[in-house]
Amino acid sequence: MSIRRQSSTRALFLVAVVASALVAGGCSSDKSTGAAASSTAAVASGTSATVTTPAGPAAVTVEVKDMKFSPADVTIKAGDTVTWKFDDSRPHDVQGVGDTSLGINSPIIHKGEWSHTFTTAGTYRYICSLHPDMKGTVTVQ
Ligand SMILES: [Cu+2]
Repeated sequence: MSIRRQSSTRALFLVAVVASALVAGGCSSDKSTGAAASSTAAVASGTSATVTTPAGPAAVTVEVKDMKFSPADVTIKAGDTVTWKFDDSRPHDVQGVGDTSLGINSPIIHKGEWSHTFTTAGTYRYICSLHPDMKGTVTVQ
């Protein structure tokens, strides 16, 4: 008698496990539907971003060579990045001159690159602090 009662209890337990598994299955399929919906939304917003990015930020390169910046004067748009490419027999740097150019300070570089992104319109003057005759300007529109 007691054995039979035990087995029927076990059967009930199994039914409960299967039922909960089905509920869990239904639950997870709901979740995946939700994920699919949100990824569709992400794709849609990505598409609209692509449409509005034809004029992305530009990159301008200034060569630091033969004791000069070339081109010495560059004009960019706000948000653009200027990269100075150092390739000379002597090391140089890029150091801002005047209030508007505060924060433009590269390390002294012999060979390599240094970049600065200009976010605010204005005229930024700079020199090489080791050779103050080396001058340049970045005009940000
Ligand atoms: Cu220099």
